[in-house]
This record gives sequence, structure tokens and C-alpha cells, in this order.
Amino acid sequence: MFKLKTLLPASLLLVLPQFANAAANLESSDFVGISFWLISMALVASTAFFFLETQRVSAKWKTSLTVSGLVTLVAAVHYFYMRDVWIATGDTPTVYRYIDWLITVPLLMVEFYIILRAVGNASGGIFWRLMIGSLVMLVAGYMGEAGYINAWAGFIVGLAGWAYILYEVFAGEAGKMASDKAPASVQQAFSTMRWIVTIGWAIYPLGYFFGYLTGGASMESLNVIYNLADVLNKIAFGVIIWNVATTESKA
Ligand SMILES: *C/C=C(C)/C=C/C=C(C)/C=C/C1=C(C)CCCC1(C)C
Repeated sequence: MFKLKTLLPASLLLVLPQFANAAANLESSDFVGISFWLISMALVASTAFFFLETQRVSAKWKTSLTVSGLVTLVAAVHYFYMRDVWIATGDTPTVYRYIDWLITVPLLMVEFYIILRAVGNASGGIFWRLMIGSLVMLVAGYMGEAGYINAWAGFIVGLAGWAYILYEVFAGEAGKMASDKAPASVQQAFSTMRWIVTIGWAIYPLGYFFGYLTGGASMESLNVIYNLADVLNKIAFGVIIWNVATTESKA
């Protein structure tokens, strides 16, 4: 019988060479392209790490780590494509970013719910409110950016969806449950996670504002900033969950 431990790294090794060709076109002076490359590799490595670490934590924390690994896996594959679009056209791969967000943002939101469920009886309402907030935020943003609706209207409705998420994790049922029922290490992690969702996530609407609404930002800076934001919001976010999962598994 093959074990997960051997199967996962093996499958990643099989997948990787497929994407390696594109590197031939990467110019050594193309720092945005290089940042796409670096971050795709960091995402692949994080995926292997999170999946392997599921073996080390107690049963109720496994799902959290699996979800962290799914977030970085989905993002890694999008980064391979986005890197190619950038190298071929020098353009912002907006559609790929939104497809990536549409999958990874709900998964990141699920993390809040799963963590609360690991420490108590989290209601389904928490889950649904976080999902609805995410969908409103992303669908409105996409419709605004793709020109289906007025760009400002998309921005404002998108901001409202994000505000709804923030309300839920700070002051709503999720926030209250974390401060009333969770052990100290979980409270700490929950608190760091929601600050990431506040400050780290603010980078994307700022990109919409400066890159699209007012047109003040260059394609280069916009993409480098989005790429760095993803390191914080996807990899560092996962590491925080890994930290609380391993700490609580020992306790
Ligand atoms: C890994 C990717 C993440 C965490 C992406 C997050 C994206 C956002 C927080 C996007 C937010 C937006 C608004 C708040 C207003 C409308 C425009 C968006 C979609 C860029």
C-alpha cells in the first residue's frame, strides 16, 4: 500500500516538469516574472509541507491543515498560468487572479469556521455568513473590473461584502465564540488571522482603486504587490494555522 507520505511528494514531482518549459522565456531583468516564479515555487513547497504535516497533528486539526494545503495548491497552479501570461504579454492576468480568489477566498474563510468547530460547537450560520460575504465581495469586484457593471458600483458593493466578513470575525458570532470559548493559543491564532484579513486583504481593493479606478499604478508594481500579498495571505496564514494545530495537538 502506498502511504500519503510517499504519494504526495511523488505526485508533485510528476506535475512540476510540465510547467518548467515556460522558464525558458524568463528574462533575467524581468523582476515581476521572477516574483511570479519565486512565489509559485514557495506555494508548491508550502503545499507539500501542509499536506505532510497533517500526519503529525491530532484528528480534529487535520482538516485545517488540509485546507491550508489546498489553498496553496490552487494558488500554485494559477501562478504557473499567470506567470506565463505576464511573460508573454506583460499584462495583468486579472481573470486568473479572480478565478484563484473565487476558490481560495472561500477556503480561507472556511478556516475560521473549522478552527471554531475544533474548539466548540460553531453554528452553520457562521459558515454561511462568511461564504456570502466572500461571494458578494468577489462577484461585485469582478463585474466591476470586467465592465459588466459600473466600476465604482462594483467597488463599493465589494467593499460592503468585505466589511460584512470583518464584522463577523471581529464582532459577530464567530468573534464572540473565539473570545468566549477558545483556549489561549487558538484565540491568539484567530486574532492574527483576522488582522491578516483586515490588513493583508486591504491590498487587493487598494490595487483595484489605484490600478483600475484611478489608473495611478503601473502594471509592474501592481503585480509585485499582489504577489507579495499572496505570500502573506496564503502562505503565512497557513503557517499560523499549522502553528496552532501543532501546539494544540501536543496539549
Ligand atoms: C489569496 C487571495 C486573497 C486572499 C484575495 C483576496 C481578495 C480580496 C480581499 C478582494 C477584495 C475586493 C474588494 C474588497 C472590493 C472590490 C474589489 C476586490 C474584489 C479586489
